[in-house]
Amino acid sequence: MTTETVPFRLEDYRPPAFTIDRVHLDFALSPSATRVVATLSLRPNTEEAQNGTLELVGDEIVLKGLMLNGIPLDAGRYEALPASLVIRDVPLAPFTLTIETEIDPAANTKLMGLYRSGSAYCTQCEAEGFRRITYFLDRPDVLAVYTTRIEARRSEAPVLLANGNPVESGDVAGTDRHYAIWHDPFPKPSYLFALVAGDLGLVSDSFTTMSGRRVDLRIYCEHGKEGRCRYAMEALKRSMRWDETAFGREYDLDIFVIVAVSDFNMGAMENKGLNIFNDKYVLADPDTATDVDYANVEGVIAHEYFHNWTGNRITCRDWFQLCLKEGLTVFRDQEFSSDMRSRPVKRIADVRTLQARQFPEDGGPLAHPVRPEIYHEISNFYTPTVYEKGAEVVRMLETILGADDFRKGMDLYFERHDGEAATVEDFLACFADATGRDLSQFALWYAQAGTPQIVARGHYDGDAKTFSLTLAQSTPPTPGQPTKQPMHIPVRFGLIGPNGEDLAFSSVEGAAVEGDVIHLTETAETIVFRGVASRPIPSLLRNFSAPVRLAIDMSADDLLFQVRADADPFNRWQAAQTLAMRALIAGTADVLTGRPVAAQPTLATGLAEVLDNEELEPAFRAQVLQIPSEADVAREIGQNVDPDAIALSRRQLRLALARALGPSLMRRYQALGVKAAYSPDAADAGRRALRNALLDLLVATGEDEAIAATTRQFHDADNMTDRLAALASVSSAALPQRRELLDAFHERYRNDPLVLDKWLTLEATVPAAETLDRVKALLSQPGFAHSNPNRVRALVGGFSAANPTQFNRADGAGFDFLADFVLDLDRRNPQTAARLLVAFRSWRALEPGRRTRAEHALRRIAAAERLSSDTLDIVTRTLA
Ligand code: 0A1
Ligand code: ZN
Repeated sequence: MTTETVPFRLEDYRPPAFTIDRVHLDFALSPSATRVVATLSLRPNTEEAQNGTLELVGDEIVLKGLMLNGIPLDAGRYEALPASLVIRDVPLAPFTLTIETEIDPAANTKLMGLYRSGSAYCTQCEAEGFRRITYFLDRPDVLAVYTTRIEARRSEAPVLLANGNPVESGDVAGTDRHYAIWHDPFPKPSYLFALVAGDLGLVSDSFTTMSGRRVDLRIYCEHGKEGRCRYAMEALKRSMRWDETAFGREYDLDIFVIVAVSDFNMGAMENKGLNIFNDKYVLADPDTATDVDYANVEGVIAHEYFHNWTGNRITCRDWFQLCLKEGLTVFRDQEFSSDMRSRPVKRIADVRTLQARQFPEDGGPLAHPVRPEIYHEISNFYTPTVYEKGAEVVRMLETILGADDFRKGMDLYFERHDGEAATVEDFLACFADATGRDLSQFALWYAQAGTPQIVARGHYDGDAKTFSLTLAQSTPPTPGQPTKQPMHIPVRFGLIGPNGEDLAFSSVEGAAVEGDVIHLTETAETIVFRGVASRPIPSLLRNFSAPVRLAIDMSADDLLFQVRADADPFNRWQAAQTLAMRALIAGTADVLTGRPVAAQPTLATGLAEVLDNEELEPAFRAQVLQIPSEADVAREIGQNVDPDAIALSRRQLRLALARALGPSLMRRYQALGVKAAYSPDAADAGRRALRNALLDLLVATGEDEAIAATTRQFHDADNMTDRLAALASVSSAALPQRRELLDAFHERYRNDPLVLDKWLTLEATVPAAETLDRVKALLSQPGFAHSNPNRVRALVGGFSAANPTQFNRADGAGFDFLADFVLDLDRRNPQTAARLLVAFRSWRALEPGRRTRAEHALRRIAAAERLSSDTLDIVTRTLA
């Protein structure tokens, strides 16, 4: 814990003075006093080593013994503090250092380093957790070969796992203890180290790689949950095959192990050969997991597996390069899921996430470039910008180069940098070298924060048969970056003609256009398309070809035409969203001025047509039916936000749409009824999504028939998707029936923590004045545990990030609650505390009354003593 930190800067990067070639770790596990003996084979690496001083980092470490080349070191030669070990006069030739430390896994509430989850031992070392196990050169550009010996009481921990391949195991003679030795031949940074020990259930399988090697696959979980691991195992095998076919990447060890634990700060971790997962991203069965959970399991299993090449075989030189592994790996998992499911629907879902999570970050006080240049606390940079915008940047690269050249660049990257710690420059150089393209302007995407805006204007000249399109780009100022340069923005486009097909053009002037991509590189450009037979509707940014905001003046009729006819499914969805967003913004203004909210016949017509269009897949229709959220509207309004007015306007619009769609809603809902047993596949999931979107709209009417249908679905469902959807509709409409259903759900799943998380979130997101008191009461209920990040995120994160009217209560009580909770949690789990605090990131956009109260709560946090560096960093930047 600290109150003052010196920032790390990219420009200060220096190679390590020493490097470590081999590490031998010996763990004697015991809950409160685990002994670790680390034997490091070191060697001087740069001129700086010449001064003979070796500095290793630690974090809350107690040193028990120290030897150099096997000889105990005199106390005068070194200084050991909890956070550092400095040794003077080390040899200027290779030497070994043997460090004995003692750590207390049971007291490790930060869940970084070696800690306990239930009765198991597990580790989390990214980004800087290894230093909580032993003193080390804990930085990603020090790559070593690890051998790990683990010893524990056999009854306490029959399963002993570490990275790499198993080498040896057996009993420790004359004791109740046993041991296992693992060896990982692939050099890796310390953040990829992992160890797991405990009494765990096992699901086994195998995979034969493209070159015919058999790999042993294992998933470990809590006893009794093995049946819930089957889907994850299938997803793993599909991921392994996909990486071979899509990227030519084969798995490289004899064994691949996944462990599901219930106490985990993040989603999952790609430790070499031993991925450790938050159990919510492994466990799935029809009664406890929704279709969205299944899709998340598939995506996260794939993501961690794909890291084996993008992250592990090629790692990051320093933490500024985090997007090198994360943005690229998110891109890869998105592509995988697109191939497994519906590509357009996956794209819409990913863009929804980007717009809901990354756009507000990029537009607020926590904005930072995809590759930051300064940080105080690296844990706070596992952000939507690094991950999701990072993936968009890779996707733009593919759009600019085309699939074949993109693959050439990737092949070169794997070939050139395998076994290395690389940078963003190294990555881009591979694409430039493989294709001869100049990517220097494109590189700005990594350096400039903020969401660029494109303002587009089109003009058709019927006599000359020309269509002129003017595109102007600008990127708003962000912290530390007052002015921006124009970027290389790929704008995928089509000119929609009167029959719905894209119009041809004979020539084009004014900007680089390749196929259906405009390369916008200047601040403003006018593109003239010649030989255009009739007035087109420009369809811009197809498939969301760049992470930008697009402003284009289009009539409601043209948007409706786009909903009906655009050849690009993404833009069909986008046009419907735009119509709905316009209605919501106008409705909010009406609410604030006391005018009646205007009817929206064009939007209703568009939705009705999409609903009836059997050629469109159900999952797509469900996406169109889901109008923008309250948070989406708040972001679009951008200033003086009154969340109550937005909520009211949205409720009224949904009611108006439900009325306009009329009795056909119920008919369509019934027609989509259950026909066969539950399967999580994409087609069935799509049908359920559509049916539940219809139900949600029906519930908005508050009519008895709708509520009866929902209650019936809640009780009769044979799967969690349908049961939870029914409950969520009743609960989020704050209908009086919700208490009975929420209680029934709790009763049914009272012993299943992951399912109770869903219930906690529903309780926390009820848009009603009594919710805050309910949340406070639930904090002390038996189902809640302050020590478990999933519980905390479900209840407190649900309230602060997903209940806009109640978190932003006009009296400030929601803000005060979050401030109190974060201050308390910060003393035990700073990472999770700091993440909760991000809910304040858009506080300056609120109307003045709420803004003042939010600021007061933030200042109270900032003034608290002994804040963690995590929370101090977020609160300082949020207030800056
Ligand atoms: N590399 C992981 C994310 C991750 C980062 C930090 C962690 O520390 C608590 C854990 C996981 C991924 O991208 O999946
Ligand atoms: Zn990742």
